Amino acid sequence: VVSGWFSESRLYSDKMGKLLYYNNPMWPGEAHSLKVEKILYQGKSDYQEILVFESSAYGKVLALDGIVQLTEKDECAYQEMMAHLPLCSIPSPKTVLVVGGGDGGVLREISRHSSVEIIDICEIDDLVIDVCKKFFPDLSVGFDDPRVRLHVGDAVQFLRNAPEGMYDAIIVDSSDPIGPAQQLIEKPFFETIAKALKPGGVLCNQAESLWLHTHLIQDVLSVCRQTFKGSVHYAWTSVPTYPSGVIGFILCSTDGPPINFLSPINPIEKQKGALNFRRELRFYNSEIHRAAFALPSFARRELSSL
Ligand code: AAT
Repeated sequence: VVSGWFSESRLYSDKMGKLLYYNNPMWPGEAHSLKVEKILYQGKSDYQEILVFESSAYGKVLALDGIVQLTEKDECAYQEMMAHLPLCSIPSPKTVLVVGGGDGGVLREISRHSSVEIIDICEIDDLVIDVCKKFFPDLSVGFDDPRVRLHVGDAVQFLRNAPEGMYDAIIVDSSDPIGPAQQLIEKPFFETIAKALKPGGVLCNQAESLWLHTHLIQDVLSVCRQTFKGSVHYAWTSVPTYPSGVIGFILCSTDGPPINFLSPINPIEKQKGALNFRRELRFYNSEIHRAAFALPSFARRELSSL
């Protein structure tokens, strides 16, 4: 944070001690900035640097290793889509696993679904959880649900040991693939996910930006098409504080009863109490669910021909 602005780039000092920026390699040549009102927390865990600040435009912000993970103003556009795209696509989800997501926001959204009986979460960094409990109670409220079982550890290891056919849905709310989330986009990880899912079970995976990461998305999509024998689709949403202002999800289903992600079979509007459970839905509805799968022409060409 320099001269009152946080920027999604990093600072380093050269040999003379002069401060310089380098761009994050995931978005070279650009760096979104937010004006800082007050720094609320700065710390280092075993895995990453954690920063919480009050911004003047987006409320409180959580950044890990200098990358925005969420802001109070637009987190709904990410967490609601990430949870409800998969859970509204299957008839009656009962067992759900969240990978990452230590802020609790995705848990909060899953708990709207009254059919769900078990919500496992595997987050690598317990300091993220503690910091979010202190500064983001509207998200960490997700941990208060009695159906939640917290596992602190590396999700790669957790999924290797997960019982076969355990979950109806797995939601990978992971950071960008630099640092602890590196292995979460590799084939062996997806193979353990496919195994841990029931037949007809679904995966929703954080899948970066159409504008910035076409090649990365192509690679992950092709791994998913090899690994998941049901359907594989790309959906996206608008999150102003993520790089390029959009972020996508890869949705996959295993062999079994066919899943049509494009049209929610388990619409949120028909579930008793779901729209207002703990707080009102701000972003997701069935119409935006269907719209999320519509791709711009360039993306349709680049992502579908694999
Ligand atoms: N809902 C907030 C958005 C996130 S959080 C990503 C979480 O994944 C972090 O809390 C991080 O500690 C956790 N994580 C990273 N690697 C692992 C791992 N190997 N096992 C378990 N948890 C992990 C994502 C924001 C996306 C930003 C887009 N630019």
